[in-house]
Order: sequence, then structure tokens, then C-alpha cells
Amino acid sequence: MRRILLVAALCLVFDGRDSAVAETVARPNLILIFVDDLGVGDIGPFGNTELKTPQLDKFAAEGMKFTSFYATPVCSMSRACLLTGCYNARVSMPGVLFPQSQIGLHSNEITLAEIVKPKGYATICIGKWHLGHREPFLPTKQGFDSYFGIPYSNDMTIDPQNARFAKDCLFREGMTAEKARAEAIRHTVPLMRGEAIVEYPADQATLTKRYTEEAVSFIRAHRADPFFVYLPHSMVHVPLAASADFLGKSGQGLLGDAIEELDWSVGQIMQTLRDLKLDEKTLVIFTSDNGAATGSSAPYRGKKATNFEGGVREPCLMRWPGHIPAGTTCDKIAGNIDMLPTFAKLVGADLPTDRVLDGRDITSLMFDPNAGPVRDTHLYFTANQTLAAIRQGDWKLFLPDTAAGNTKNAKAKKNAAPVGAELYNLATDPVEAHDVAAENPEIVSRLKAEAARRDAEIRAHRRPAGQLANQN
Ligand SMILES: [Ca+2]
Repeated sequence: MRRILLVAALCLVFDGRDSAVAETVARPNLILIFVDDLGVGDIGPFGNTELKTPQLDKFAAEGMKFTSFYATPVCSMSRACLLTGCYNARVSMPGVLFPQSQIGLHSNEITLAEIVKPKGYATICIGKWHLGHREPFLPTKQGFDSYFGIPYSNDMTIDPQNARFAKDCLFREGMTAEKARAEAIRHTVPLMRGEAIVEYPADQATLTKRYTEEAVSFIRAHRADPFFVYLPHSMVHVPLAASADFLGKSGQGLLGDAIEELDWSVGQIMQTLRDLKLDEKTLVIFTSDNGAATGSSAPYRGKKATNFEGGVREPCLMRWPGHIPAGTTCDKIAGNIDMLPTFAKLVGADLPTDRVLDGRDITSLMFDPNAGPVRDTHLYFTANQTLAAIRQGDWKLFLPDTAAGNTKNAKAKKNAAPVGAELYNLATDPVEAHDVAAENPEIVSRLKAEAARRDAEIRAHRRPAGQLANQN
């Protein structure tokens, strides 16, 4: 912390213009690895003993492990939170967008890339976007200089009418542009570069490998600039796939193979930073968009698509040698909504003042494992943008779910969310096994009121999703 203050003072003295030292510290390179559907129980640093994740184990040993780091139950909403610093309900992003969706993240939203870009950062998005595949919503329209990846989940298909094929698009498996326009086949997704499709169907077995190569070559090309690499992997969303070097190697099925390839990918990026002597100039963050789908969210209750901790509490590692103390753990509430204010702080950007943000700058947590909490409250929204639960301190209250109650769907109670109000103490009962609402009526009442107040504020300051008609 003393070093940061010193640097802040240097920045004042030099006004950020000529001091290489000040620039180095004030503007670290940023690499954000955002895995799809990886659960907290899927990797070594968080307790998995069956898979080999030596690179992530090393990552944790050299950095900080966050154990109360929140995302959301499913894909698109999580990416909206990550990129805007807001709950998905505030930016009107539903759980999952599809190839027929006409909406996307509104172009007026200020994304992570748009926060860092004015500070001279080179930016790239490599992987699964999932915030709108139509032209006005693509990464290149949201602050990323370049894009290479799939526009939505890998189990989806193509948008036949709106697909824009590059002149040299590689059509695989007997596919042609005409066939692609005629029928949409599940699990055949397009691979894009920039705003055009360059491969269809994407060869999913080599995506992790190719994303990694893209990231490494970008880092090498921009070694002298500050850069931001956003790497939202397609794996380990189904259909699972792994390249030849990893296929069948984990002894734990395709999921294990895919996770071990992701671990390799992390190692390649770390090695590149070491080779280029960028280690101490680069913050690397590794996390996931939602709980495990086919893997493990152990020890927590629930998995992907739920608001139990297993659906939304993510594995999260951060490493920045010389700045983030090695081998430490942070159990304070944090989450992907905090990345935007945190990035703003690190690059010296002002936060927008014309809108409400939900996230907070968590650099104090990153630099000091004993720092006090930055925010004591977290809200849990559903895929249909309703508030399902609130955590304040150690207490988590599920709000009564009238929709689930109306369906009389017993499955909804077991797998999706409680129907009535349920209260859990996450300090003594992190697996949400014992509803203690009946014994704590005052806490239930206080949290209900707090949830209602916060929900009303978000509804009052809600911003629209991008519609094709309202862009530009
Ligand atoms: Ca996901």
C-alpha cells in the first residue's frame, strides 16, 4: 500500500506524463481470464484433488485467492455485470441471449475496455462474447480494438439470416454459405474475427488452443504498450472439447481434459509474461461466469442457474507480483461487478458520473489481505432480472418467490430457489443447509426492507438494453 501511495504521489509530481516508473505502476497491463461454467470445486486451488491444475495452483501460490467472489447464475447476465460494473437488472440484460435475439448490451454502456482505452490501452476480446451478436453489439463496438471468438454459447447455432461471412471464411464439414443460410444446426457455432465469420462451424476442439495463441501473440505484439486482454473462454460449457494434446489425458473424462487444457492455457500466458519481463507490470485475474454446469461447485449447494452459492460464488484468483501479496486469501464480499471501478482506479480513469454503478473499487482488498470490507452487501438476481436474494455480512436471505410459488413446482424449490423466505448464516452454514428464518424474524425483516429499498433504487435508475432500432 505504501508503494501505491508513493506512486500516487509521483503521479501528482509528474502529472503522469514522463515518469516511466509511475506509468508502470499506475497503468498495469490487465489480463482477465473468464472461464465458462467452471465451478469452485473444479480446480486445485479451491479444493479439487482429482484434476491436475498445476498452473492454477502456482497462480494461487503467487497471488490472492478470493473466496466470496460473486458472479450470476448464467452467461449473458454475468458478462453484463463484468463489463459494466452493474447488476444485470440495472442494464436490462436477461440471463442468456440466443442467435435469434434482437438485443444486446446497449452501446451507451461504458465497458471495461472503454474505461481503459482512453488511457492508451490496446484492447482485445478473445472468446465467447454473448452480449449481442448483431453488428451494433459486437466487441468492436464496445471498446475492443479486435475480436476473435464465438458470439454466444458453443451449444447454440448460427443466425442464418444475419450471418456475415468473411471472403475467405473456412467452411468445414461440408458446410457452405448456402447451407448455413438454409438451416441452423445445434452445436455448430460461427467463429468470428472482427465483425465477420471466418470459420463455420467452428472447430471447437482447438478453440482453447487457438484463443491462447491469439492471447500470447497479442501480448507479444503489445509488450511495450499497456494492454487489456479479455479472454472469456468457450470452455467448459457443453459441448465439451479438448485438443489432441489433452483429449483423454486427464483420466476424468472430457470435462477433465478441457479443464486441464485451460490450466495449460493459463501457464502459457504466465510464461509469456515471464519471458517478456512483464510479470510485475501485469495484473492477471482468473474467474468464471457462473457455477458449475457439468463439473463441481463443491462444497456449496446448487450449481449453474441457481442463486445458491454453488450457482454464483466463483473461483477467483488475482496475481500481480510486487503488489498483490503472494499466497493470500480474501474472504470479503467481492464480485465481477467490482472489476470496472477497480480497473478505473488502476489505470487512473475517472468513473462516469452520469449513471449509477453497483460495483466498488476493491484494490484495497487486493493489496492487503487484512483490509476491511469494501461492500457488505451483495444482491442475487435471476435470469429474468428479479431480485432473488440479498447477502449482508454473513446473512443471506432468499426473498419469497411468488413465481415459483405459483407454479407449485417442487423442483423449483429443490434446484432453482426457495419459494418462501429462507435465511442462512454463511459463516456457520456456507452450504445453506439450515434455514434459520423462523428463529431470526428481526434479521429477516431488516434484510427484506434493505432488499426492497435496493431493488426500488435499481428499478428507478434502470438503463435499457440495446435494441437494433435504438442504437446509433
Ligand atoms: Ca456460463
